[in-house]
Amino acid sequence: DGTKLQMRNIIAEINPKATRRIMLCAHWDSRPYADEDQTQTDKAILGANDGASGVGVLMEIARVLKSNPVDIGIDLILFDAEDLGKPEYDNSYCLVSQYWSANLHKPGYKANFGILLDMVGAPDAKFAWEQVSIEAAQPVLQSVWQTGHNLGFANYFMYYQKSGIIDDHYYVNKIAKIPTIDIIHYDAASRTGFPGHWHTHNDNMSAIDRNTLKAVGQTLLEVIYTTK
Ligand code: AHN
Ligand code: ZN
Repeated sequence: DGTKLQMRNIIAEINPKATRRIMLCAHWDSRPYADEDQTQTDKAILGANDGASGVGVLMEIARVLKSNPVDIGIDLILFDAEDLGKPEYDNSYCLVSQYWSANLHKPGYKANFGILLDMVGAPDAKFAWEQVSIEAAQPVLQSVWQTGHNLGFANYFMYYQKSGIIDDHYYVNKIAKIPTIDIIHYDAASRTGFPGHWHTHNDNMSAIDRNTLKAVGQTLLEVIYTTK
């Protein structure tokens, strides 16, 4: 809407010289309004799940990688200003992944594939095959889901298909052309397709279950340690 904002991505590179690379990302901002809530809709949500869950998984992955190093490169990218979007404005979600995709932090930056985490912490979360991910990076979806199943997390990694979502991976795919999937909570029974606490003040620690964080984190670590 023309408002100027100060925004910042947070980027960590592991093995910056390696040519084989995996890009892992999440958004670290939280929505400054609670437009899906009945009360206090002009107050920021905590975003324990919508934002922080993905950041938490990536921070734990960074900690594990420090004590169990890999040879391939890993980039952890935390995008700012993902969640300011308003339906009435095009491209108003994912502002700083749009910027990053067009102005990579290193000229010519490449990764073999990318994985976006968005709302990966709720009890009994279900992750579906989302259409943008299917079109851009089906082999990545296949191998992440297969890995999740092999580890016993079939209750989270579902094989149903879901319509496309404009999320950070959309711009990373379209602009930066890094094949990137979105692991995002899909609730087929809710009006929005997202969990009931989505964009409400209920997106607090009650929306977080360590078992879900573990399923996602363990699956990603397995993908990292088995990627040649
Ligand atoms: C849209 O609603 C267009 N995209 C969802 C992006 C999002 C918001 N992910 C978490 N919060
Ligand atoms: Zn959101």
